[in-house]
Amino acid sequence: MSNALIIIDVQNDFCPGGALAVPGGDEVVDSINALIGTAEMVILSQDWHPEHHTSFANNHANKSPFDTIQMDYGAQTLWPAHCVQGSEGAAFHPKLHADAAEAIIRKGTRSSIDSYSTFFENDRKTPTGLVGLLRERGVTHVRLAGLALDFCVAYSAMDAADQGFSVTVIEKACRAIDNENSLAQAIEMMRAKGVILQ
Ligand code: VGL
Ligand code: ZN
Repeated sequence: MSNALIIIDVQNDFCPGGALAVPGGDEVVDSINALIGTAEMVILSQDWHPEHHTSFANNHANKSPFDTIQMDYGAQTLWPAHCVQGSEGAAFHPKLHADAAEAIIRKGTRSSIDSYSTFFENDRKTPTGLVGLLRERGVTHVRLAGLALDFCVAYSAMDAADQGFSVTVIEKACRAIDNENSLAQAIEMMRAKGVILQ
């Protein structure tokens, strides 16, 4: 085993009609299913928040989605409540070939800390265990696709590069939120870490 395909957060809440809809989010499903069809090892990431999650704007007085707050681990963007554990919004898109996955990494599961990356929580220190899974399986190269390119895909790609994996992001199988230039910034940061955007 040398290659793994990591599919980030292709969940109803990130698709049109969802609580934190990414424009065109559902358009990635067909190309991701095609990637899954030829992958050696498939891993899915699933944003999976408790209802009282600190990243939800409605859990703070006088705050709106996309405001920023300071947490002890740094700045945190506030989001509309999304991907609540067990909800329909947190489920994978119904057309995603999710059954092909060997492992599902759930993230953002603790109310006091968000997790964009599927490798580390937003304190940039607490691991999800995915590095260990990939290393034990002999993976050296990861391909990433999914939602959202400028948040969870980007942070996952950068962490994978930092951990020594070679990383390719399949851009046509991603869509972005693009809030306040976040997409251009994310692309620049990924390239600076040697991530290939293809
Ligand atoms: C995501 C914001 C909050 C993502 C998850 O999947 O990109 N973005 N939670
Ligand atoms: Zn989230």
